[in-house]
Amino acid sequence: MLAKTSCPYCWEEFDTADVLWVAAHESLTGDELLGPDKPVRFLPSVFTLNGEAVDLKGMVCRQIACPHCHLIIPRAALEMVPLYLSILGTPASGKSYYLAALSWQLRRLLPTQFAIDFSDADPSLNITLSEYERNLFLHPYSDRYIPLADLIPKTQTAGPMYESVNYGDHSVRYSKPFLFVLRPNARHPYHKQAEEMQRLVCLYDNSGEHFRPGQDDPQAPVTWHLARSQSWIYVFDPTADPRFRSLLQQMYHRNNSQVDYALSEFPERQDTVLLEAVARVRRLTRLSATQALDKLLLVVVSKADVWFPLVSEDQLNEEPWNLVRGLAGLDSDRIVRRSALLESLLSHYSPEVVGAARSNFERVAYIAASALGQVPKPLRKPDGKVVPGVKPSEVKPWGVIVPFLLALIHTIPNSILSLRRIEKLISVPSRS
Ligand SMILES: Nc1nc2c(ncn2[C@@H]2O[C@H](COP(=O)(O)OP(=O)(O)OP(=O)(O)O)[C@@H](O)[C@H]2O)c(=O)[nH]1
Ligand SMILES: [Mg+2]
Ligand SMILES: [Zn+2]
Repeated sequence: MLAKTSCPYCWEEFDTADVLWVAAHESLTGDELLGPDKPVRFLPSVFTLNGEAVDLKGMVCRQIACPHCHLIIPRAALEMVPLYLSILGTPASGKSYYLAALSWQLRRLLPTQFAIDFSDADPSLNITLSEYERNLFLHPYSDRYIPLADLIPKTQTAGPMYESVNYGDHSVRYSKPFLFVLRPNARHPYHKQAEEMQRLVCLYDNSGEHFRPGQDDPQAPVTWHLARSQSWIYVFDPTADPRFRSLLQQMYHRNNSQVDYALSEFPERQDTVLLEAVARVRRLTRLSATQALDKLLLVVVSKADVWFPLVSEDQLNEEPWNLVRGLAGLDSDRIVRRSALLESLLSHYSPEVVGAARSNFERVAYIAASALGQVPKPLRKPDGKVVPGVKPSEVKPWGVIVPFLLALIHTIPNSILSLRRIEKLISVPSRS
């Protein structure tokens, strides 16, 4: 049990001894914050031998709730240090696609290749994300071309992805978190320290509108995880950048193909959301305007399937790790080299983004990622409009977990190892 933790809805810190329990007996309803039909939240005095609270009617309770917002949190929240990871970017920059590809890949690759178990902390909280994953990777008609906008819809700013709490004179809307348990497994070289290394990973799928200047609302503090997160994933979409767009049109034109249908429908300036996020955190944490944020900024350059031929020095679609006796070691040299290549590409065409990153963060890495793994195909809709689409069976993301691995290295020492260290650690004894 931790002594202190924080709530993945309202991000308030609390002593774990103060956690509330949710009454189990059906007659015990009426919560002051959540309404008359919700079960009572209470501070118990009677427990079972297993440490579960007993409510006033003698029923054993199973669920716990945050003492501040009263929303139900998983038990893992009391045992594992939370690891918040914020994903930000303009509307349609590719955040939800990225998140879906990320969690799908993490579930598959972390346990098998990196010896780190990764699973839902509470499947009922992760339903929306699981649906995204199902649509992209386990679609019932996976051999048909489907418009991308039908597979993962635009993220809404209100609705089932939020929870409302009524504090008497005002109500506040929180984003539902996606929660995962992360823990090194028996094959991990530092398995003995699994207890200290385990984390409750908290991710959020905000809509791009939430990050716009002027949209920060204390009644809906849906982006305030930004202040808690030690790493930010800032999704930058070159296909929404006017300068990259003309470059891409020229490149595709030279190859006698066309790309317009695959470019973002909403070209716009993208540095403003990063600057706005920085300003919000400065306000929330009272950090002066000149101090750099003590966070790792991971600039994910999204939709790389469309633009990666612009970088000819490196095969960006090859994952930067290798397996040594079944265990993945990161090719850090390659990650650093690629980051420098992308930084110089962006400095050339979108210098304000590189400027915003450099002037506010001490540590910045640039990573190319494609949630689809291939350029989508043009599909003609009944109304004549041409939209991008894919066969779900052909979706093969690349680059997506690299930012997450870097965030792990940044927060949990020894969790992800470089090739050099892996080779040393698990070298065959007879050879050494
Ligand atoms: N080529 C390509 N297009 C992508 C990729 N990911 C997303 N897109 C396109 O970008 C569109 C928007 O992606 P979303 O993930 O919904 O964008 P978002 O950032 O979540 O947008 P909001 O929810 O509005 O904030 C999709 O409908 C696709 O057309 C990718 O990896 N490659
Ligand atoms: Mg979205
Ligand atoms: Zn709370």
